[in-house]
Amino acid sequence: MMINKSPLIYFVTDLAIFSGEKAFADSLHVGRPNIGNKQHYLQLINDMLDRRWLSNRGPYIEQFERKIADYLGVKHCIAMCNGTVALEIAIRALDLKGEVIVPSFTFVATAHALKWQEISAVFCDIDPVTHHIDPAKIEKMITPRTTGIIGVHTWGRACDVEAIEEIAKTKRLKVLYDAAHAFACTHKRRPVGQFGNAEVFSFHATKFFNTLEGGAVVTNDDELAKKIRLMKNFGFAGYDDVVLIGTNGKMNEASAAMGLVNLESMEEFVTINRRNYECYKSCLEGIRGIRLHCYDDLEKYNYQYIVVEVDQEQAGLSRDELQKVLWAENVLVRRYFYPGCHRMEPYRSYYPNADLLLRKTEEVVKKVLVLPTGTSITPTVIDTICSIIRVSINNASEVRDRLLSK
Ligand code: T4K
Repeated sequence: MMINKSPLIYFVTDLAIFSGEKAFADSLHVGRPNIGNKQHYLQLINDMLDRRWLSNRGPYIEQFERKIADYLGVKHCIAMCNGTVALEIAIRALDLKGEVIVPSFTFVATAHALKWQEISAVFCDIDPVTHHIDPAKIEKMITPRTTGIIGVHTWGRACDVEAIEEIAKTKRLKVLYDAAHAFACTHKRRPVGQFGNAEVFSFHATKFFNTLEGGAVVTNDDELAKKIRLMKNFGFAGYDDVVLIGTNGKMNEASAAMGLVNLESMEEFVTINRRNYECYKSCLEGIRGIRLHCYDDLEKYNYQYIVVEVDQEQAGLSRDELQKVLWAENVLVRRYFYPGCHRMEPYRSYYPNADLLLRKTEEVVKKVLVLPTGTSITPTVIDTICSIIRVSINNASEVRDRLLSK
Protein backbone atom coordinates (compact mmCIF):
# COMPACT_ATOMS: atom_id res chain seq x y z
CA MET A 1 0.00 0.00 0.00
CA MET A 2 1.42 3.35 -0.97
CA ILE A 3 0.28 6.53 0.68
CA ASN A 4 1.44 9.38 -1.48
CA LYS A 5 0.33 12.31 0.67
CA SER A 6 0.94 13.24 4.26
CA PRO A 7 -2.19 14.03 6.26
CA LEU A 8 -0.35 17.07 7.57
CA ILE A 9 -0.45 18.78 4.21
CA TYR A 10 -4.09 18.19 3.52
CA PHE A 11 -6.05 21.12 2.24
CA VAL A 12 -9.37 20.90 0.53
CA THR A 13 -7.73 21.22 -2.89
CA ASP A 14 -5.71 18.07 -2.14
CA LEU A 15 -8.81 15.93 -2.24
CA ALA A 16 -9.14 13.73 -5.31
CA ILE A 17 -12.37 15.39 -6.32
CA PHE A 18 -10.34 18.60 -6.76
CA SER A 19 -6.93 17.35 -7.82
CA GLY A 20 -7.85 14.12 -9.58
CA GLU A 21 -5.07 12.49 -7.54
CA LYS A 22 -6.11 9.72 -5.15
CA ALA A 23 -4.85 9.50 -1.57
CA PHE A 24 -4.32 5.74 -1.84
CA ALA A 25 -2.67 3.98 -4.74
CA ASP A 26 -4.54 0.75 -3.94
CA SER A 27 -8.21 0.59 -3.09
CA LEU A 28 -9.07 0.18 0.59
CA HIS A 29 -12.01 -2.18 0.92
CA VAL A 30 -14.40 -2.88 3.73
CA GLY A 31 -14.05 -6.61 4.27
CA ARG A 32 -10.53 -7.55 3.13
CA PRO A 33 -10.08 -11.10 4.37
CA ASN A 34 -8.09 -11.87 7.50
CA ILE A 35 -5.69 -14.68 6.67
CA GLY A 36 -3.83 -16.73 9.28
CA ASN A 37 -0.61 -18.71 8.81
CA LYS A 38 -0.33 -19.28 5.04
CA GLN A 39 2.33 -22.00 5.36
CA HIS A 40 0.15 -23.97 7.73
CA TYR A 41 -2.82 -23.60 5.39
CA LEU A 42 -0.81 -24.80 2.39
CA GLN A 43 0.42 -27.76 4.43
CA LEU A 44 -3.15 -28.71 5.35
CA ILE A 45 -4.23 -28.39 1.72
CA ASN A 46 -1.29 -30.53 0.65
CA ASP A 47 -2.27 -33.22 3.15
CA MET A 48 -5.86 -33.01 1.99
CA LEU A 49 -4.82 -33.57 -1.62
CA ASP A 50 -2.63 -36.51 -0.64
CA ARG A 51 -5.54 -37.97 1.30
CA ARG A 52 -7.94 -37.38 -1.62
CA TRP A 53 -10.72 -36.61 0.78
CA LEU A 54 -12.22 -33.24 -0.18
CA SER A 55 -15.67 -32.99 1.32
CA ASN A 56 -18.35 -35.22 2.94
CA ARG A 57 -17.46 -36.08 6.56
CA GLY A 58 -13.80 -35.16 5.99
CA PRO A 59 -11.42 -35.01 8.96
CA TYR A 60 -10.95 -31.22 8.81
CA ILE A 61 -14.71 -30.65 8.84
CA GLU A 62 -15.16 -32.90 11.87
CA GLN A 63 -12.26 -31.25 13.69
CA PHE A 64 -13.55 -27.78 12.79
CA GLU A 65 -17.06 -28.50 14.05
CA ARG A 66 -15.71 -29.87 17.34
CA LYS A 67 -13.44 -26.87 17.87
CA ILE A 68 -16.19 -24.35 17.14
CA ALA A 69 -18.67 -26.09 19.44
CA ASP A 70 -16.08 -26.23 22.26
CA TYR A 71 -15.07 -22.61 21.75
CA LEU A 72 -18.69 -21.44 21.93
CA GLY A 73 -19.69 -23.81 24.71
CA VAL A 74 -22.54 -25.34 22.70
CA LYS A 75 -23.39 -28.99 22.13
CA HIS A 76 -23.61 -28.92 18.35
CA CYS A 77 -21.98 -27.08 15.48
CA ILE A 78 -23.03 -28.05 11.97
CA ALA A 79 -20.66 -26.49 9.44
CA MET A 80 -22.17 -25.32 6.16
CA CYS A 81 -21.15 -24.03 2.75
CA ASN A 82 -22.22 -20.46 3.64
CA GLY A 83 -24.30 -18.46 6.10
CA THR A 84 -27.28 -18.08 3.77
CA VAL A 85 -27.77 -21.82 3.31
CA ALA A 86 -27.21 -22.25 7.06
CA LEU A 87 -30.07 -19.79 7.67
CA GLU A 88 -32.31 -21.56 5.13
CA ILE A 89 -31.70 -24.94 6.70
CA ALA A 90 -32.13 -23.68 10.27
CA ILE A 91 -35.42 -22.01 9.31
CA ARG A 92 -36.67 -25.21 7.71
CA ALA A 93 -35.49 -27.45 10.53
CA LEU A 94 -37.24 -25.20 13.06
CA ASP A 95 -40.41 -25.68 11.04
CA LEU A 96 -40.95 -21.96 10.64
CA LYS A 97 -43.76 -21.11 8.27
CA GLY A 98 -46.41 -18.45 7.64
CA GLU A 99 -44.84 -15.24 8.94
CA VAL A 100 -41.55 -14.62 10.68
CA ILE A 101 -40.61 -11.30 12.25
CA VAL A 102 -37.24 -9.96 11.21
CA PRO A 103 -35.55 -6.56 11.00
CA SER A 104 -35.37 -4.90 7.57
CA PHE A 105 -32.02 -3.40 8.56
CA THR A 106 -29.95 -6.50 7.76
CA PHE A 107 -28.16 -8.09 4.84
CA VAL A 108 -30.81 -9.21 2.37
CA ALA A 109 -29.84 -12.87 2.92
CA THR A 110 -31.74 -12.87 6.25
CA ALA A 111 -35.03 -12.01 4.51
CA HIS A 112 -34.32 -14.10 1.40
CA ALA A 113 -33.68 -17.22 3.51
CA LEU A 114 -37.34 -16.95 4.57
CA LYS A 115 -38.87 -15.92 1.26
CA TRP A 116 -36.91 -18.67 -0.54
CA GLN A 117 -39.21 -21.11 1.31
CA GLU A 118 -42.37 -19.04 0.81
CA ILE A 119 -42.34 -17.71 4.37
CA SER A 120 -43.31 -14.03 4.72
CA ALA A 121 -40.62 -11.85 6.21
CA VAL A 122 -42.50 -9.36 8.38
CA PHE A 123 -40.22 -6.40 8.86
CA CYS A 124 -39.97 -4.86 12.31
CA ASP A 125 -38.40 -1.49 13.03
CA ILE A 126 -35.08 -1.10 14.83
CA ASP A 127 -33.76 0.81 17.77
CA PRO A 128 -31.96 3.78 16.18
CA VAL A 129 -29.13 3.64 18.71
CA THR A 130 -28.26 -0.07 18.68
CA HIS A 131 -29.52 -0.78 15.12
CA HIS A 132 -31.12 -3.95 16.49
CA ILE A 133 -34.71 -5.14 16.12
CA ASP A 134 -36.78 -3.17 18.64
CA PRO A 135 -38.52 -5.64 21.02
CA ALA A 136 -41.08 -2.98 21.95
CA LYS A 137 -42.33 -3.13 18.37
CA ILE A 138 -42.26 -6.90 17.90
CA GLU A 139 -45.55 -7.66 19.65
CA LYS A 140 -47.52 -5.39 17.31
CA MET A 141 -46.27 -7.42 14.35
CA ILE A 142 -47.45 -10.78 15.73
CA THR A 143 -50.47 -12.33 13.98
CA PRO A 144 -52.00 -15.82 14.14
CA ARG A 145 -49.68 -16.76 11.24
CA THR A 146 -46.48 -15.81 13.09
CA THR A 147 -44.22 -18.76 13.89
CA GLY A 148 -40.95 -17.17 14.85
CA ILE A 149 -38.61 -14.24 15.34
CA ILE A 150 -35.18 -13.82 13.78
CA GLY A 151 -32.97 -11.38 15.68
CA VAL A 152 -29.79 -10.13 14.01
CA HIS A 153 -26.69 -9.39 16.10
CA THR A 154 -25.84 -6.43 13.91
CA TRP A 155 -22.22 -5.21 13.93
CA GLY A 156 -21.24 -7.99 16.38
CA ARG A 157 -23.26 -6.72 19.33
CA ALA A 158 -25.96 -9.06 20.56
CA CYS A 159 -29.53 -7.89 20.11
CA ASP A 160 -31.87 -7.79 23.11
CA VAL A 161 -32.09 -11.58 23.54
CA GLU A 162 -33.81 -11.41 26.93
CA ALA A 163 -36.70 -9.29 25.66
CA ILE A 164 -37.01 -11.29 22.43
CA GLU A 165 -37.05 -14.61 24.26
CA GLU A 166 -39.61 -13.35 26.77
CA ILE A 167 -41.98 -12.40 23.93
CA ALA A 168 -41.29 -15.70 22.18
CA LYS A 169 -42.06 -17.65 25.35
CA THR A 170 -45.36 -15.86 25.93
CA LYS A 171 -46.45 -16.17 22.31
CA ARG A 172 -44.98 -19.65 21.76
CA LEU A 173 -42.69 -18.60 18.94
CA LYS A 174 -39.34 -20.02 17.89
CA VAL A 175 -36.25 -17.83 18.03
CA LEU A 176 -33.38 -17.95 15.59
CA TYR A 177 -30.47 -15.52 15.63
CA ASP A 178 -28.58 -14.38 12.58
CA ALA A 179 -25.16 -14.13 14.21
CA ALA A 180 -23.31 -13.61 10.91
CA HIS A 181 -21.43 -10.63 12.40
CA ALA A 182 -20.93 -11.92 15.91
CA PHE A 183 -18.49 -14.80 15.96
CA ALA A 184 -16.22 -14.52 19.03
CA CYS A 185 -18.52 -11.96 20.70
CA THR A 186 -20.30 -12.29 24.03
CA HIS A 187 -23.56 -11.16 25.57
CA LYS A 188 -23.64 -10.84 29.37
CA ARG A 189 -20.36 -12.75 29.28
CA ARG A 190 -21.92 -15.72 27.46
CA PRO A 191 -20.68 -16.46 23.95
CA VAL A 192 -23.03 -15.53 21.14
CA GLY A 193 -24.06 -18.93 19.82
CA GLN A 194 -25.72 -20.04 23.04
CA PHE A 195 -29.00 -18.17 22.56
CA GLY A 196 -32.43 -18.93 21.11
CA ASN A 197 -33.35 -22.25 19.51
CA ALA A 198 -30.30 -21.92 17.29
CA GLU A 199 -27.84 -19.35 15.98
CA VAL A 200 -26.29 -18.99 12.54
CA PHE A 201 -22.78 -17.74 11.74
CA SER A 202 -21.30 -16.66 8.44
CA PHE A 203 -17.66 -17.43 7.78
CA HIS A 204 -17.59 -15.57 4.47
CA ALA A 205 -14.29 -14.07 3.27
CA THR A 206 -15.39 -10.60 4.41
CA LYS A 207 -16.14 -11.71 7.95
CA PHE A 208 -13.70 -11.27 10.83
CA PHE A 209 -13.16 -15.04 10.88
CA ASN A 210 -13.47 -16.76 7.52
CA THR A 211 -13.40 -20.19 5.92
CA LEU A 212 -13.21 -18.68 2.40
CA GLU A 213 -16.97 -19.22 2.11
CA GLY A 214 -18.75 -20.90 4.97
CA GLY A 215 -21.21 -20.79 7.80
CA ALA A 216 -22.60 -22.85 10.64
CA VAL A 217 -25.68 -23.51 12.69
CA VAL A 218 -25.02 -23.95 16.40
CA THR A 219 -27.52 -25.22 18.94
CA ASN A 220 -27.90 -27.09 22.21
CA ASP A 221 -30.98 -28.92 20.93
CA ASP A 222 -30.06 -32.55 20.10
CA GLU A 223 -33.14 -33.26 17.97
CA LEU A 224 -32.77 -30.04 16.00
CA ALA A 225 -29.07 -30.70 15.41
CA LYS A 226 -29.87 -34.18 14.12
CA LYS A 227 -32.44 -32.79 11.69
CA ILE A 228 -30.08 -30.07 10.48
CA ARG A 229 -27.32 -32.64 9.86
CA LEU A 230 -29.69 -34.69 7.73
CA MET A 231 -30.98 -31.63 5.87
CA LYS A 232 -27.55 -30.34 4.93
CA ASN A 233 -26.78 -33.76 3.35
CA PHE A 234 -29.85 -34.31 1.10
CA GLY A 235 -31.67 -36.05 3.97
CA PHE A 236 -29.40 -39.10 3.89
CA ALA A 237 -29.51 -41.17 7.10
CA GLY A 238 -27.31 -43.91 5.60
CA TYR A 239 -25.85 -44.75 2.22
CA ASP A 240 -29.23 -45.47 0.61
CA ASP A 241 -31.71 -44.17 3.12
CA VAL A 242 -33.22 -40.70 2.63
CA VAL A 243 -35.51 -39.81 5.53
CA LEU A 244 -36.48 -36.21 4.79
CA ILE A 245 -36.14 -33.48 2.18
CA GLY A 246 -32.70 -32.00 2.23
CA THR A 247 -30.25 -29.98 0.23
CA ASN A 248 -26.50 -29.74 -0.17
CA GLY A 249 -25.31 -27.42 2.57
CA LYS A 250 -21.99 -29.10 3.28
CA MET A 251 -18.76 -27.30 4.00
CA ASN A 252 -15.77 -28.64 2.04
CA GLU A 253 -12.37 -29.64 3.41
CA ALA A 254 -10.45 -26.66 1.97
CA SER A 255 -12.83 -24.29 3.79
CA ALA A 256 -12.61 -26.27 7.03
CA ALA A 257 -8.79 -26.18 6.77
CA MET A 258 -8.94 -22.38 6.41
CA GLY A 259 -11.15 -22.31 9.50
CA LEU A 260 -8.70 -24.42 11.52
CA VAL A 261 -5.80 -22.18 10.52
CA ASN A 262 -7.70 -18.95 11.14
CA LEU A 263 -8.85 -20.18 14.56
CA GLU A 264 -5.16 -20.22 15.58
CA SER A 265 -4.82 -16.52 14.67
CA MET A 266 -8.17 -15.35 15.92
CA GLU A 267 -6.87 -13.54 19.01
CA GLU A 268 -4.40 -11.68 16.82
CA PHE A 269 -7.23 -10.62 14.45
CA VAL A 270 -9.17 -9.29 17.44
CA THR A 271 -6.12 -7.41 18.75
CA ILE A 272 -5.55 -5.72 15.38
CA ASN A 273 -9.23 -4.91 14.94
CA ARG A 274 -9.35 -3.44 18.43
CA ARG A 275 -6.25 -1.35 17.79
CA ASN A 276 -7.86 -0.08 14.57
CA TYR A 277 -11.09 0.71 16.37
CA GLU A 278 -9.27 2.70 19.07
CA CYS A 279 -7.37 4.52 16.37
CA TYR A 280 -10.57 5.47 14.51
CA LYS A 281 -12.09 6.54 17.82
CA SER A 282 -9.32 9.01 18.53
CA CYS A 283 -8.93 10.24 14.93
CA LEU A 284 -12.67 10.81 14.42
CA GLU A 285 -13.09 12.64 17.71
CA GLY A 286 -14.36 16.18 17.32
CA ILE A 287 -15.33 15.85 13.65
CA ARG A 288 -18.71 17.48 13.54
CA GLY A 289 -21.63 15.36 12.40
CA ILE A 290 -19.73 12.06 12.67
CA ARG A 291 -20.81 9.59 15.35
CA LEU A 292 -18.81 6.42 15.76
CA HIS A 293 -20.68 3.37 17.01
CA CYS A 294 -18.79 2.52 20.16
CA TYR A 295 -17.99 -0.85 21.69
CA ASP A 296 -18.09 -1.09 25.50
CA ASP A 297 -15.64 -2.88 27.76
CA LEU A 298 -18.28 -5.13 29.31
CA GLU A 299 -18.25 -7.72 26.55
CA LYS A 300 -15.91 -9.42 24.11
CA TYR A 301 -16.24 -8.18 20.53
CA ASN A 302 -14.51 -8.90 17.25
CA TYR A 303 -14.43 -5.16 16.36
CA GLN A 304 -14.97 -6.01 12.68
CA TYR A 305 -17.41 -3.20 11.98
CA ILE A 306 -16.30 0.41 12.15
CA VAL A 307 -19.69 2.05 11.79
CA VAL A 308 -20.24 5.78 11.64
CA GLU A 309 -23.44 7.74 11.35
CA VAL A 310 -23.29 10.93 9.34
CA ASP A 311 -25.58 13.71 10.55
CA GLN A 312 -26.06 15.78 7.42
CA GLU A 313 -27.19 18.91 9.24
CA GLN A 314 -24.11 19.02 11.42
CA ALA A 315 -21.60 17.71 8.91
CA GLY A 316 -22.79 19.88 6.03
CA LEU A 317 -22.44 16.82 3.80
CA SER A 318 -24.77 13.89 3.43
CA ARG A 319 -23.59 10.34 4.01
CA ASP A 320 -23.81 9.76 0.24
CA GLU A 321 -21.69 12.82 -0.51
CA LEU A 322 -19.08 11.69 1.99
CA GLN A 323 -19.09 8.26 0.41
CA LYS A 324 -18.44 9.84 -3.02
CA VAL A 325 -15.47 11.76 -1.65
CA LEU A 326 -14.01 8.64 -0.02
CA TRP A 327 -14.54 6.52 -3.12
CA ALA A 328 -12.77 9.20 -5.17
CA GLU A 329 -9.85 8.73 -2.77
CA ASN A 330 -9.95 4.93 -3.28
CA VAL A 331 -11.46 4.29 0.16
CA LEU A 332 -14.33 1.91 -0.66
CA VAL A 333 -16.55 2.51 2.36
CA ARG A 334 -19.96 0.81 2.27
CA ARG A 335 -23.55 1.86 3.00
CA TYR A 336 -24.56 -1.40 4.70
CA PHE A 337 -27.59 -2.11 4.72
CA TYR A 338 -28.91 0.52 2.34
CA PRO A 339 -31.72 0.85 1.33
CA GLY A 340 -33.12 -1.75 3.77
CA CYS A 341 -34.65 -5.09 2.73
CA HIS A 342 -38.13 -3.53 2.53
CA ARG A 343 -36.92 -1.41 -0.37
CA MET A 344 -35.54 -4.38 -2.28
CA GLU A 345 -37.41 -6.88 -4.43
CA PRO A 346 -39.57 -8.80 -3.92
CA TYR A 347 -40.33 -7.09 -0.62
CA ARG A 348 -40.89 -3.57 -1.94
CA SER A 349 -43.63 -4.91 -4.26
CA TYR A 350 -45.25 -6.91 -1.46
CA TYR A 351 -45.12 -4.08 1.06
CA PRO A 352 -45.10 -0.77 -0.84
CA ASN A 353 -45.90 1.19 2.32
CA ALA A 354 -43.56 -0.63 4.71
CA ASP A 355 -41.66 2.61 5.31
CA LEU A 356 -44.59 3.89 7.39
CA LEU A 357 -43.86 1.21 9.99
CA LEU A 358 -40.10 1.41 9.63
CA ARG A 359 -39.42 5.02 10.54
CA LYS A 360 -36.18 4.38 12.44
CA THR A 361 -34.88 1.97 9.80
CA GLU A 362 -35.53 4.65 7.19
CA GLU A 363 -33.50 7.18 9.21
CA VAL A 364 -30.61 4.83 9.92
CA VAL A 365 -30.13 3.55 6.34
CA LYS A 366 -29.52 7.13 5.23
CA LYS A 367 -26.78 7.74 7.80
CA VAL A 368 -24.62 4.63 8.13
CA LEU A 369 -21.20 4.27 6.58
CA VAL A 370 -18.92 1.32 7.31
CA LEU A 371 -15.19 2.08 7.21
CA PRO A 372 -12.34 -0.31 6.34
CA THR A 373 -10.64 -2.33 9.05
CA GLY A 374 -9.04 -5.74 9.52
CA THR A 375 -5.48 -6.96 9.37
CA SER A 376 -4.79 -5.17 6.06
CA ILE A 377 -5.41 -1.74 7.62
CA THR A 378 -2.80 0.19 9.64
CA PRO A 379 -3.05 3.21 11.96
CA THR A 380 -1.35 5.39 9.32
CA VAL A 381 -4.04 4.47 6.82
CA ILE A 382 -6.75 5.17 9.39
CA ASP A 383 -5.21 8.54 10.15
CA THR A 384 -5.37 9.45 6.46
CA ILE A 385 -8.96 8.20 6.03
CA CYS A 386 -10.04 10.30 9.03
CA SER A 387 -8.15 13.32 7.66
CA ILE A 388 -10.09 13.02 4.41
CA ILE A 389 -13.34 12.96 6.39
CA ARG A 390 -12.27 15.92 8.54
CA VAL A 391 -11.08 18.06 5.60
CA SER A 392 -14.23 17.28 3.61
CA ILE A 393 -16.52 18.28 6.46
CA ASN A 394 -14.50 21.38 7.31
CA ASN A 395 -14.83 22.46 3.68
CA ALA A 396 -18.31 21.06 3.11
CA SER A 397 -19.66 23.75 0.80
CA GLU A 398 -16.67 23.67 -1.60
CA VAL A 399 -16.77 19.87 -1.60
CA ARG A 400 -20.50 19.84 -2.34
CA ASP A 401 -20.13 22.37 -5.18
CA ARG A 402 -17.38 20.31 -6.65
CA LEU A 403 -19.41 17.08 -6.41
CA LEU A 404 -22.37 18.80 -8.07
CA SER A 405 -20.19 20.03 -10.92
CA LYS A 406 -18.91 16.50 -11.66
N1 T4K B 1 -26.67 -12.31 7.55
C1 T4K B 1 -25.96 -11.19 7.65
C2 T4K B 1 -26.32 -10.20 8.70
C3 T4K B 1 -24.87 -10.96 6.79
O1 T4K B 1 -24.16 -9.82 6.90
C4 T4K B 1 -24.56 -11.93 5.81
C5 T4K B 1 -23.47 -11.71 4.89
C6 T4K B 1 -25.33 -13.11 5.76
C7 T4K B 1 -26.39 -13.26 6.64
C8 T4K B 1 -25.07 -14.20 4.76
O2 T4K B 1 -23.86 -14.88 4.98
P1 T4K B 1 -23.07 -15.53 3.71
O3 T4K B 1 -24.04 -16.35 2.93
O4 T4K B 1 -22.47 -14.40 2.91
O5 T4K B 1 -22.03 -16.39 4.39
C9 T4K B 1 -20.72 -8.99 1.66
C10 T4K B 1 -20.60 -10.48 1.86
O6 T4K B 1 -20.65 -11.19 0.61
C11 T4K B 1 -21.61 -11.05 2.78
O7 T4K B 1 -21.08 -12.27 3.27
C12 T4K B 1 -21.86 -10.13 3.97
N2 T4K B 1 -22.93 -10.58 4.80
C13 T4K B 1 -22.22 -8.74 3.48
C14 T4K B 1 -22.45 -7.78 4.63
O8 T4K B 1 -21.14 -8.25 2.73
P2 T4K B 1 -20.92 -7.52 -0.43
O9 T4K B 1 -21.89 -7.50 -1.55
O10 T4K B 1 -20.70 -6.29 0.32
O11 T4K B 1 -19.53 -8.16 -0.88
P3 T4K B 1 -18.37 -7.57 -1.77
O12 T4K B 1 -18.03 -8.60 -2.76
O13 T4K B 1 -18.74 -6.21 -2.26
O14 T4K B 1 -17.17 -7.48 -0.73
C15 T4K B 1 -17.05 -6.41 0.19
C16 T4K B 1 -15.63 -5.86 0.09
O15 T4K B 1 -14.71 -6.84 0.54
C17 T4K B 1 -15.24 -5.47 -1.32
O16 T4K B 1 -15.03 -4.09 -1.39
C18 T4K B 1 -13.93 -6.20 -1.60
C19 T4K B 1 -13.57 -6.93 -0.32
N3 T4K B 1 -13.24 -8.32 -0.58
C20 T4K B 1 -14.27 -9.21 -0.80
C21 T4K B 1 -13.98 -10.54 -1.02
C22 T4K B 1 -15.10 -11.52 -1.26
C23 T4K B 1 -11.95 -8.72 -0.61
O17 T4K B 1 -11.04 -7.89 -0.44
N4 T4K B 1 -11.65 -10.04 -0.82
C24 T4K B 1 -12.61 -10.98 -1.03
O18 T4K B 1 -12.30 -12.17 -1.21
O19 T4K B 1 -21.46 -8.66 0.53
